[in-house]
Amino acid sequence: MKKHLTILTSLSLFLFSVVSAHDGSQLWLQGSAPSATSTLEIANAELNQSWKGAAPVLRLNKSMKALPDGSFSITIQAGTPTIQSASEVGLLYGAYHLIRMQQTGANVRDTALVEQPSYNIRILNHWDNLNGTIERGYAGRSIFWRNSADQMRRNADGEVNEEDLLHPKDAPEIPSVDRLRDYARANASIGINAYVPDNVNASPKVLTTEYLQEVKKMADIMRPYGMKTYLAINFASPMVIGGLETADPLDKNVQKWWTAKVKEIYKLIPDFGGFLVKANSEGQPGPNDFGRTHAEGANMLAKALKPFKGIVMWRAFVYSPSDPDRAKQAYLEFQPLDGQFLDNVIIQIKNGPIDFQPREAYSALFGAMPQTREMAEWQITQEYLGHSNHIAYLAPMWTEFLQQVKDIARCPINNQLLAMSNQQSAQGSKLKAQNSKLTAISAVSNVGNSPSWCGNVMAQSNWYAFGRLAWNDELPACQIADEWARLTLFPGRNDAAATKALASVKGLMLRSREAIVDYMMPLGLHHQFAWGHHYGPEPYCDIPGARPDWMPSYYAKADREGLGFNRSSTGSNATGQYPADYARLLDNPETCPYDLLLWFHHVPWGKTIQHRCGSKVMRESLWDALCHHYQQGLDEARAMQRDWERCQGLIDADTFADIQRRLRIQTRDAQWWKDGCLLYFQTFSTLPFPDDVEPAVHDLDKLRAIKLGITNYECPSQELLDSVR
Ligand code: GCW
Repeated sequence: MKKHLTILTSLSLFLFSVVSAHDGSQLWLQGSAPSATSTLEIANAELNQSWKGAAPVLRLNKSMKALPDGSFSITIQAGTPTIQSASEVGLLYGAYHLIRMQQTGANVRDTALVEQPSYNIRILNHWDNLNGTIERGYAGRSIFWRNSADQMRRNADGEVNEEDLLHPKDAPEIPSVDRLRDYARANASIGINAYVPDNVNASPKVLTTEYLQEVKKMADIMRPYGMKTYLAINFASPMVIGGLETADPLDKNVQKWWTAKVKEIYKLIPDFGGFLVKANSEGQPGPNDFGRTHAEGANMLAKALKPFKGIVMWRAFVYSPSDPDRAKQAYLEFQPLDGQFLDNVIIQIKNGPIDFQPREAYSALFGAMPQTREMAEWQITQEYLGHSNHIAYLAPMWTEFLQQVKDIARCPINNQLLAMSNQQSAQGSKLKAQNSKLTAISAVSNVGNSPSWCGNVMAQSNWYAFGRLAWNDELPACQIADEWARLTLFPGRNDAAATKALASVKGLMLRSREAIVDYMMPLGLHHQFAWGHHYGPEPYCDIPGARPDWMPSYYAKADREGLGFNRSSTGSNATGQYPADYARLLDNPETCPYDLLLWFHHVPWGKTIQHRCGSKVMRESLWDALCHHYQQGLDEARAMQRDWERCQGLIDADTFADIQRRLRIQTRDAQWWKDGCLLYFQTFSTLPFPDDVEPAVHDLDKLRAIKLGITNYECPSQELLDSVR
């Protein structure tokens, strides 16, 4: 008996230590970040600490130079691996790949493979302000910039004073070197090779010598891990910090100022990547302020960067009301500029034409500028997906986008794209990495200084998924979920219990995105979010005097007749911006994909539509379909809870409790969304809920009155949410 007890105790101690050692702070990695300054030494150190088996051979092989930088091969013969690459960073990627293969249970006895990246630049954009706050960040404060929060003046709504944002009082201070090294390592382990540490709503201060010295320190930490440093810049910098009277890109003194500034940067950071620019968007300065085009603005910077091989990532997120439909504006402004951008300029385009909604049509700009380099921008941080309170695995959204863009590009009868492929190559491959071509993909990071890095452990999966897809955009979302969950939640475990729990976690992850679409904005609805902070529903939002396109009613267009934005040829004709065959498909409500129906059409409440809700294909009225989708979203949120409950005891206890708590919030939020939207739209449809849809538990007037009063830098606490509904 005593013997049994001892065995039992040591077994539970063992299990306890296995389960409790992984609280997520290590991300998907084991061991610690090597502090070596040589990339090769890091690769060796990583293999030493994590690879189990015969020592791998690392070999530089210049004959692989024809492949995109970072490509590598792995050959394993009788258990002995050889990693080859033309560059040290390729060997480092190979080392991480090999370790991942072993840790996820792949064949590591006899195998041969070659890996090459889908895009040359795989970059994270951090919307971190120099005072340490993070715009749309829900994971604490910046890991790059630090300033005492106490020094920030706040207004009555808790918002940080604009002046303090632009001119933080503290001297810049580089935060923890270890944290930055861990960050660099995490990125390298999934092939991310670049970062922008400052917000696209950029402070001119970042280009002062004082701040550049700090950026140099960051760059020095990142370099051995193959991470290149870029900066988001403010177009008016020559005026704000350079003392010039203009920032006109055609002005000689302005050009001189940028040339000198770029020289100064490269002196400090010889491998500096270049600039990311948000211009003439949401109040940011830009070339339009001086009567110049985006191309003239971008090219002026590109010329200054060219001698150093630097690039300009110029954002197409603009929506000055040149057309009554916001979804058309970026295309209208940028498409005519095709062919005018220098070859070290790449246009950074959000996946959809509005703004990182749970589901959008893809932006028609992709493929519409055959003479111009284009890159996609995704959003990892969950601005529109329940912040860090909701569990949302985003790889299904991104693979959906990649698929859409590629399918259109491959369509042989598509005139516009055929013409394009004659000039260059089809757009799908144009976005892709080729050794000498400028190709890139970016995402807005969700990283902050919270212990879990991303606000909660599950949110790390989206950082991981971005890296894996940027490296290989053919990877299926389910494979990435499998890898991530094994590495992060069940490292070293392949017993039956862990395998079952793993299946539950994957189930939860893979249903999460569609669940969110269903309980927030099904059938192509979009932007029904609360004003400003974008947490929770506010289809009823009404701010006197506000820009119409900042209000949900502009997008839903609910009236007595029906619901949805008519973007067909009888409406704004946004469909006309797409390649001809696809445009025809979208233009007809009978052939428009049901999940984009209300994006492109204003549909009568009683019109019969065919749609898929969960696993069922249904034919019913728009109103009934809408009700069923909101119900489906709520049911799925509950199912996600059940998936998670099955993991109790098999996942680190704190992680389990934290996600359990968030899923409870998420389910209550799903109810809030369902009630808020359906009760509000019901005031127009005046139709009852179908029998199999649960009646509302909230009162519309009470929901209308909810004002969370949070800033754009925070996720509402459970207490706050409990206090308002
Ligand atoms: O998604 C919107 C956000 C802004 C953001 C902007 C952008 C950085 O609401 O906070 O600003 O897009 O992408 O520039």
